[in-house]
Amino acid sequence: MIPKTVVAGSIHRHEGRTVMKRYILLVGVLSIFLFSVAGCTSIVRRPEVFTEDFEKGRLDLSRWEVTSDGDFTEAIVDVIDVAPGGETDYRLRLRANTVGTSNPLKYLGVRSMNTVNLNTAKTILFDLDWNKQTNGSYLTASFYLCPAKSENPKEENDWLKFEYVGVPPGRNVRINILAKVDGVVYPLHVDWGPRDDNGRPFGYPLGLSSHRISLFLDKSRMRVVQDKEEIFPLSKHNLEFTTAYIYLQMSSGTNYPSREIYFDNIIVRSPSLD
Ligand SMILES: [Ca+2]
Repeated sequence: MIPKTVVAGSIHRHEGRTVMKRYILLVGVLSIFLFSVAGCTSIVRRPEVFTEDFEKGRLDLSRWEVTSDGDFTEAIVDVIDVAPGGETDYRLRLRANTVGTSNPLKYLGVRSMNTVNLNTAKTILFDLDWNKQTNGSYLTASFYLCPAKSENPKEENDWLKFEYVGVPPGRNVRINILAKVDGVVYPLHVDWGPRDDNGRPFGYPLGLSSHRISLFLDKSRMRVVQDKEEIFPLSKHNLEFTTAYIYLQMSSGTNYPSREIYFDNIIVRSPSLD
């Protein structure tokens, strides 16, 4: 702002020192005011309290901790570039091979090191890529909010979960939004997709691209949007916790060859702009 003051002062250089001092004072006060307004505006426009795009090309262990539950022939949690050619598109990869293992279900993922404060409204966004599954049987891709530190949030007493569940034997999915409150699971939204001629639900084809999931949460209500389509209208969630870790997790049944899913572009915003 110093150059502005000098320029403004030069315009009035014939009006006397008193006028000049008042003018400089006025410009100074206006400058402070404008800086304050600009500062407030930037806070409103940039309300993200947490972002993760994995573009460092590696899993940042100061932000994420690997979690696993069960036995694996191969278990990989890392960040890889999935873009073809010379471009880059780094994502979190969860990969499991369970051929020859014993536990019926295995869980693999990451937990955020910091918690999300749900005392004030938040919008949480993430990209979920089901990937090119040829057989999604006993495969899930899950986003959890859970107040407890755990190797497997599913075993904890309280959580909220958004989940794709593979429909055998293809690559379609069911969509589950479940809440667990004091040890009891409540289905908030369970969609097994359209039914075939025999009345069996065959799930939704996800295509080959990532899907953008948006969760709006305040202390009592939640709204979920998938790819700009509202799949859970603003309704009560009955959750009792007010801080939670973010978990990104896959699970697999036993005796499946390597399968992998991807997460990317996690954003936590406060307040919501959606
Ligand atoms: Ca990325």
